Amino acid sequence: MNRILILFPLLSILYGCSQIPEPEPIAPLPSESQMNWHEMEFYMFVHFNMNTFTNLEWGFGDESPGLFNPTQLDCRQWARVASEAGMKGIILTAKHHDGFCLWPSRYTEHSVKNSPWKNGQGDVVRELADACREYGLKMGLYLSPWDRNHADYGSEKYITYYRNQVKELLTGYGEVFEFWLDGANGGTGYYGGANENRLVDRKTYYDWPATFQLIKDLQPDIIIFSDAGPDTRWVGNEAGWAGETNWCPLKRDEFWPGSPHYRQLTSGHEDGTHWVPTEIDVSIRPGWYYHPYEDHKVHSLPHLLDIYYHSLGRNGNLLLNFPVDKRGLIHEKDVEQVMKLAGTLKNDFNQNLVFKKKAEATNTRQNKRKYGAGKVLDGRKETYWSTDDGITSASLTIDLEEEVAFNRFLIQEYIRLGQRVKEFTVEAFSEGEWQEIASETTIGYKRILRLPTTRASKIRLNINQAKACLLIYNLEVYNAPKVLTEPDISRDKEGTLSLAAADPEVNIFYTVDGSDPDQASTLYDEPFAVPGKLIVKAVAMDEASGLKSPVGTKEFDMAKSKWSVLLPSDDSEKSSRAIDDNPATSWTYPVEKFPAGTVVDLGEPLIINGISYLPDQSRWAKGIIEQYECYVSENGKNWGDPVIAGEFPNMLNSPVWQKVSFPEKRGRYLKIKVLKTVNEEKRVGFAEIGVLTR
Ligand code: FUL
Repeated sequence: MNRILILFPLLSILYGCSQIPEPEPIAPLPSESQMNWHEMEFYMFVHFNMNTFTNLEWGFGDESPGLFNPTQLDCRQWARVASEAGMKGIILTAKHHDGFCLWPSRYTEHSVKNSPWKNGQGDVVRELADACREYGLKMGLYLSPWDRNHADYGSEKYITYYRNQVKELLTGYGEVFEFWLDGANGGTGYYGGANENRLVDRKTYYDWPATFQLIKDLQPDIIIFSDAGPDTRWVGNEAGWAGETNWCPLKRDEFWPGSPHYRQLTSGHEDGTHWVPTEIDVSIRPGWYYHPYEDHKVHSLPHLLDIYYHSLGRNGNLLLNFPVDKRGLIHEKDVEQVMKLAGTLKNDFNQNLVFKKKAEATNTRQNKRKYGAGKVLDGRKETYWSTDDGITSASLTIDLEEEVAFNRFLIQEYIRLGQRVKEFTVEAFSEGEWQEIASETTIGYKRILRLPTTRASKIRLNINQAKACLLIYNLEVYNAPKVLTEPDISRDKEGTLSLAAADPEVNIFYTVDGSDPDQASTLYDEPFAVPGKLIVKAVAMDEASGLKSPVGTKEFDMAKSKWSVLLPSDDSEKSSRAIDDNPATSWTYPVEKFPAGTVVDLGEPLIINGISYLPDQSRWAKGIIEQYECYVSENGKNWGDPVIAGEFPNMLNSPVWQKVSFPEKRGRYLKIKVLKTVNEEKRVGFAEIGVLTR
């Protein structure tokens, strides 16, 4: 055959290919540094400096450097924990609002150089930089713009000071991956002894564009965090969640650090002008700084999993804070919890059930070899499925070959060319039928859905709306094991008992006779009444795997259905919170209002042999009782001598349940007279008051 005849079709195919347009980017787009930052996904925040030693969250600025003296500071321990938990970096509060510097800054005396730690020769930033290098982590730094120590704060001179510190930090310690600027700015402070209130115009005072430029000049690849970016933005809350709809694009020029419309940051803007993705900062305990009184409040595994899936699973990076303690170490309880989180995540994402399976799409851009549906399952970052230009809705079906169970769906857009998807659904094919199992909005860098466990032989992704043609680069499906933590056991004032498991798909078995529960015990179905004294033990079980949780145990005395608070008598609605058997609610009142004490009517005579007390459990707990007297009376008039008087131990640091016993006494009325509260506070507070009976 004529050579030309053979070559013609070949050449025309090749020519045709080169004519197929590549997908057009749709602005705004991430920079290369932002792409690297996206891939960091999960890293550690460390709040540690003067507040650690003063037990505060915000120091005034007049603290003596002499107070800073960690006994066992070990940044390598922080780095080890970060690395073992799968985090990629550590951001440290080099300077918080009180102005104390963790490095020996040339520009102030208010730093480690005047502390007893290492005789003033220490440098925490240096130690962290070394530890990060050793563990292959990146280091970031927090330099609070607000400085309650500095005499010049509020004037032009302070801006020079601030920028000098930027220079010190960004030239002296190697690569810094992120510079962290919080939004709190201006207010009362020490200010070099002025002790006054200083307000600044948060928008203009720092000349942010020039300050950001300085930062970038010193480290061009750095990511700057603030409410408004420019590179990554705050998510608008400190509770650990991003919006289900979450756009990386943001109308950035409408924001600045501390700007008032911060709620919009939770979801970004579909028509945003700049690429400013969310970073979700949240602490593993209620406080950012270490307080011994929060040792019992380190977040539970289910709470940490919620944080993970609601941040990283919603197109944001997770910055999980660890309040390093006075020793200079991450507390054992925090280490234990983050390791539980890491272990669970490892199992959740253990085996990708759709890796390299067959996929078909209702639309694929010409040049199927490059843009075919299978590209979402090939595990490669640089390949993606794309639809034709103008095609903004399409479906992609994955053939699993056989029925499999799954409950996690992970999807990623090829964001180098912009974030596009506005609406998508997921369907599962089982027993000849398609069933919708999720209906969602945005995807972005990464979206992870936790779904009810579903069996299917095919999975279909339907993208229903997007800003431009679709570019999906990764899709993974997993069957995460059940979360098996101790069931929550609670009983209300009326005596109705409820059990709850962290995972809705497990069974709970329980006993009320003190024996250990197992599969042969009673299966929990719904709340039921048990108003008497009892001990409840419960276990969560996954019947498929046979695995079970540790046993949860809770002891209850008589239900408080007949109880009322008689004194102080003016606000029964509020005072009833002290006897509602709900530890999360509390009641406080000023001591002077009723110095004689709190009187509770138990509704009927009981043989009492002790009391229980839970202090206010809110973050800023009020009126924690330290010294008390307790009386029991038949008629509420003749009280006689106290049945017990004493001190609840270590209440400042450990405000947990207290139980004290005394010789049995019959009575219907209980009086608690408060002799002293923690820090001599002029309020008395209760989350719960209870009695122990025979
Ligand atoms: C806030 C600060 O005021 C808190 O103390 C903490 O540092 C948090 C991460 O940022 O703006």
